[in-house]
Amino acid sequence: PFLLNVLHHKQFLEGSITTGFLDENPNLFKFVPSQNRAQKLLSYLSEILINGPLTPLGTDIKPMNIKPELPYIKKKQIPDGWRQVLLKEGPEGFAKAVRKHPKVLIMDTTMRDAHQSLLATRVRTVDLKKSAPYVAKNFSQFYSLENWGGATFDVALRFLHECPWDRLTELRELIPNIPFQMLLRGANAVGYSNYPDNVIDAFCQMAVDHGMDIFRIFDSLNYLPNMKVGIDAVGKANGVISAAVCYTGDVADKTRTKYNLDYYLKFVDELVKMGTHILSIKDMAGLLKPRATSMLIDAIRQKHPDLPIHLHTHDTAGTGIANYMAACQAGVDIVDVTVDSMSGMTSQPTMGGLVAGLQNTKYDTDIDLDKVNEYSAFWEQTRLLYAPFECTTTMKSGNADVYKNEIPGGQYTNLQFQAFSLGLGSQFESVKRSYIEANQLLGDIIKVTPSSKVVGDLAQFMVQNNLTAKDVHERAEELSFPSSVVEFMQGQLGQPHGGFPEPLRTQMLKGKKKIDDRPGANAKSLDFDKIEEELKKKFGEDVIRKCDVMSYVMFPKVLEEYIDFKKQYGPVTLYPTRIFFVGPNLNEAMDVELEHGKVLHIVVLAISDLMVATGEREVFFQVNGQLRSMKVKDKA
Ligand code: 3PY
Ligand code: ZN
Repeated sequence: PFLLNVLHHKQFLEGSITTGFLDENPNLFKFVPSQNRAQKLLSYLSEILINGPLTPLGTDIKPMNIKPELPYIKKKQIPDGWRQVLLKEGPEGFAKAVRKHPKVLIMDTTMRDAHQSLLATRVRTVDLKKSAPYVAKNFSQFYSLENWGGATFDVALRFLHECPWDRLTELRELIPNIPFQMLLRGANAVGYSNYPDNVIDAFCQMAVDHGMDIFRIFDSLNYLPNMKVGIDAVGKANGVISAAVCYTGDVADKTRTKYNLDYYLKFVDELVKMGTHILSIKDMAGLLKPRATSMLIDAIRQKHPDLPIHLHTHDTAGTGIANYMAACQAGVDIVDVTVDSMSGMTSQPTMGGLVAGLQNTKYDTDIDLDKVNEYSAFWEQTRLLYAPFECTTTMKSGNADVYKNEIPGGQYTNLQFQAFSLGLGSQFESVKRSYIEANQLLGDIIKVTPSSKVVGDLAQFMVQNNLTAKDVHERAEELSFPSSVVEFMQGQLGQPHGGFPEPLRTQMLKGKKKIDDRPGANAKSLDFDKIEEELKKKFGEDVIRKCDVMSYVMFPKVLEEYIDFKKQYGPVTLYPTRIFFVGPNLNEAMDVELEHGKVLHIVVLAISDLMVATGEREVFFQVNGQLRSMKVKDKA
């Protein structure tokens, strides 16, 4: 193997070997660990080739065989950006500078919300990293890049077999100049339930230590005590606090009184009192319309002239850019867009559309449209690698019915996909109708993770059991509701604006305990050291890092499975995306760089017939010129 390592070394192939070659390349001698890793990586491929994908695919549509590329960027070509302002001035000075900036700033959501909304959150770190240097060089004017949090944490570990903390570290390395932004679900951090306060504190500190800058903090019921937990945690970690108002209803419609302008203004006042540096308006379902946007931004701007306002929307109905134009005129500071080829429908409005639309106005973003187009071409191709998860398999267009059903972006695609994959297109129409009824039954609540799941679960329960709202009212005491619904009614997510609906709450709970204050208020602090010790005992001293302990605290079972998987199959994050999902074609060659200068050149040569005695097949590989084979049980 030593000889082969040398023979395949780039310098050898180029004929540029010099006398110091062996001293300069000590890793050519490191056979054992890399052989071990190589063996594991081959077993991953063998398993896929014989028994199919090891991560569930949304559909049987194949990733395209395509290798998207962007121009090569040298580190020294990367200019300073808003992150240097933040590092120099701190969160408060940064917020002041943002507010003073005379033009409109943008956040790019391509690396988080866009793929959460369109591709089931499946975009892998390798592809993010491919675009990172280009973004750092060409988009140094960005206010921020949203690249972490929300569902990405869970999905990375659970389905992509990669560590979200590594993703953050690696992107930070490549993008030193643009602030990173994450979505923090208040007292739920990046999970779906409440954690003790010391967990939220430690989580935010760890995120900052791994390179996170700005935290958009929200609570799915706009419940202030939950918000405070997140706000305080980010403050202690010296992150930028961007507390969010989750938007629902329609402030321009005088007949809708529950979530009116007055409600939002009072909520904003409280967030300002709690010390938010930036105010986020989070229109997670895309319910804003131009008139409502003007009214909302204008009212907040009048009342808080110095507060930077950051607007987030989804383009579900197709009014996104129109809303942003209205927001600019009303004095917004920052708006959320995503690169064109990842935009529209349940994702964010288009970056190119906004950039072009604001050219030659006083709000001009100063971003080069040609660069946006080049970045977009990269994602247009990269998206084809994720074809099995494409929302466009079922979703073909924008849809203004969202103004009626108020389903948030990511959930809208999920529910549609679920209904269609049961072969029941009409079921989606029923689910949307029931979603409206379920929301009313629950008291017309704010709907975003995790409260949106409560409404969605109740809606699906109603469809499956053929129940109308009237049936639910009449039979509440006998029906066994989904656990998320019961927990919501107990008060486990917090207190909804306007209180719980009675007598339905009492009837649904059937004597179960009601919580009438902050659900996590009395939770016992977690002992991280003890958990670390237990995990190390179970998986090994050198396997468990501090960040794994935090991942475990968020998602215990998922983290354990992630560690087991890594032990069995090695660093599968190194595989290109198509190979990772569906494996290579026969005779297809691929390079996997284990570490700098240590490349595995792999070709799948053949797969044997079934060996009847053992129920196995043998897969033959050529790895750096050597023949290898591996037997795998055929589960078919
Ligand atoms: C999330 O919580 O993941 C969201 O994207 C909410 O909009
Ligand atoms: Zn969103």
